[in-house]
Amino acid sequence: MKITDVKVLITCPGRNYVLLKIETDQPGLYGWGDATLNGRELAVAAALRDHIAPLLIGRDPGRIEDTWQYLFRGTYWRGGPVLMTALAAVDLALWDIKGKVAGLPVYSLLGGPTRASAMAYRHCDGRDAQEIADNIRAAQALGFKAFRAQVDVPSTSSFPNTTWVDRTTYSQPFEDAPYLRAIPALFEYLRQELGDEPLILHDVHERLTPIQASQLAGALEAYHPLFLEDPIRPEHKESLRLVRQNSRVPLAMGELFNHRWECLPLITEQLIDYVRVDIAHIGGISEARKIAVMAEAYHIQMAFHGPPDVAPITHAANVHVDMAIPNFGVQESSIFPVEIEDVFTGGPWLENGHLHVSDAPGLGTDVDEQAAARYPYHPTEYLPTLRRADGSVQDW
Ligand code: KDG
Ligand code: MG
Repeated sequence: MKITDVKVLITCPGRNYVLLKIETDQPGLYGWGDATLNGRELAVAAALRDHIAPLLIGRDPGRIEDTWQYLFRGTYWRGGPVLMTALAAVDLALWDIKGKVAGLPVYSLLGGPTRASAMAYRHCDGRDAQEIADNIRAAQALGFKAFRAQVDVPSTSSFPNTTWVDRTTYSQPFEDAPYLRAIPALFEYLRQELGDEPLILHDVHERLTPIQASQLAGALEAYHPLFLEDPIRPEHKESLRLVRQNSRVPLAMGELFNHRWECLPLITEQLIDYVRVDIAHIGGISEARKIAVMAEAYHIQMAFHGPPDVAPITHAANVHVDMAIPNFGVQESSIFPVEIEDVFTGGPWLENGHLHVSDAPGLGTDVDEQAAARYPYHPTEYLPTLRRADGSVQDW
């Protein structure tokens, strides 16, 4: 069997998505991959169209590992979010084809299910603690057991809207001192209101210094969060040692990582408890599975990144891997724009707080290309920017 065509599709059904379709010489046999890198979509599309697609024509789609090694090592330039997102798209499309050839869902090819579904957490963000508690109660009524709590932090800063400086959809002020007071107060309120049972996590979004992250983790210990995500910047992974020394709060990291070697020290030193890599940015199912195996050896669980800025194809890949690995922790779930249903079919679905995939061959997702064409790329969809009170840039 041979790859005969590789198409890149850019569509914006409420959000920008870059999709990859790999076609074969078998009539009707193709695979879909997700090449979406939020805010940098066209860079990945160009890498695929101009540099990677020509290398795939004529190759055997069944040689997933060899194609992965060829694109990662064989082409010399490797790593980074753009190339690894492109590689992930190829990898997902090839797993989709392999499943269709075998007549089996991808989780079956990965060793078969170790569980019936993947426990999901729901974003329950709010303007204040009361709104978050209400959102958690509403999610509990739907069957969710795990929740992400993000609160708007009143800032003393009056730095004006910075859209005149930054080409972003919006920008907000951020100050660390009110943030460090607000998050423990939020958890105290949530535990008082909701009791000990709900699994509640918080995402720091890399905003703190190591010592601040240590203080926050220590202050949250009494409220036993499920985990504290991205407490520090990914460039300073070793500083997680300091956070570890100062608290027993489980830590999670990985959505900004692009290959297994970035995870390795955090795994071997047991500096995190959940690996949060994004299957769409880490090189696909093949790489995610290898990371899961390394993590398993150190009693570390997987909690794959699942934001709405990656396509339902990646969300399906998340659940296929979650279903197969023994060290699954929890799966981030997202609410998508309604238009998404015009373009994608067969993605994972939620039932009683758990994500399910069908036993359709491959990843089980399909794309209506005509519908996708009705939603053209939206060039102003950038991530927001945070700035300090003095106007300086802060991590988002
Ligand atoms: O593109 C960036 C988003 O995917 C990210 O901000 C979402 O941190 C995130 C999360 O945990 O879902
Ligand atoms: Mg995150």
